[in-house]
Amino acid sequence: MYLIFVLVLTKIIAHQGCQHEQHNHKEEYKINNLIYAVAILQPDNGSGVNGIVKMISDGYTTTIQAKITGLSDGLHGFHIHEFGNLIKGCISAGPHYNPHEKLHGGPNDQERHVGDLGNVYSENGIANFKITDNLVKLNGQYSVIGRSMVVHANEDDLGKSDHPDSKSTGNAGARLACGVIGISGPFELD
Ligand SMILES: [Cu+2]
Ligand SMILES: [Zn+2]
Repeated sequence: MYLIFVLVLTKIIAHQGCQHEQHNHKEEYKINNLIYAVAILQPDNGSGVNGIVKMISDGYTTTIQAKITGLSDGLHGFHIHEFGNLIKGCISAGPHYNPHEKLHGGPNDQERHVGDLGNVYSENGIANFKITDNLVKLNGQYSVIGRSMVVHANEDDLGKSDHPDSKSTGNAGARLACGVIGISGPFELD
C-alpha cells in the first residue's frame, strides 16, 4: 500500500515537472524575469550612420537605450517601424509601428504610435539616448521583437507642426540607418 502511494506521488511530481517545463518553453526569453532585445543600426544609402539599440523589459515598462554615430548635430527622429524586412533598405521597414491606429505623436503623448520614441540628440557625431516607455513591449501580442528601429535625417516634430506629414511621420525626413529588433541576452552598451 505504501509503495503504491509512493509510486503515485512520484508520478504526480514527475507530471507536474513536465508541465512546468512545457510552460517555460512557451514563455518569452527571460533572464531573471527580464527580456532583452538588440537592434544593430546599419547605414542606408551610404549615410555613414551606425548604431546599437538595447532594450530591457520587465513585462510592463521597457527601457530603450541607444548609441548612434555619424549623425549631424541636433535632433533626429527615432522610431520603431512596423516591419523587420529590410530587403530594400530602411524604406522596407514600413510605417511607424501603430497597432492601435493612433495619430503620430511624441513618447509622452496619449495620442501616439507605439513606435514613437521622439528624437535622439547628436553632438559631435555621437547620440546617446535613453527612455523608459510603457507602450513598447518585448512580450505578448504587441511585442516589437522582429520589427525595426529607424533613425531619421531630420527632427521629429512630434505631431505638433502644420506640415501635412506631421500627424503621420513627424516630418522626420529620410531614413539614415535601421536595424531589426532581435532577442538578446544582457550586454554592455558602451
Ligand atoms: Cu521613423
Ligand atoms: Zn509615429
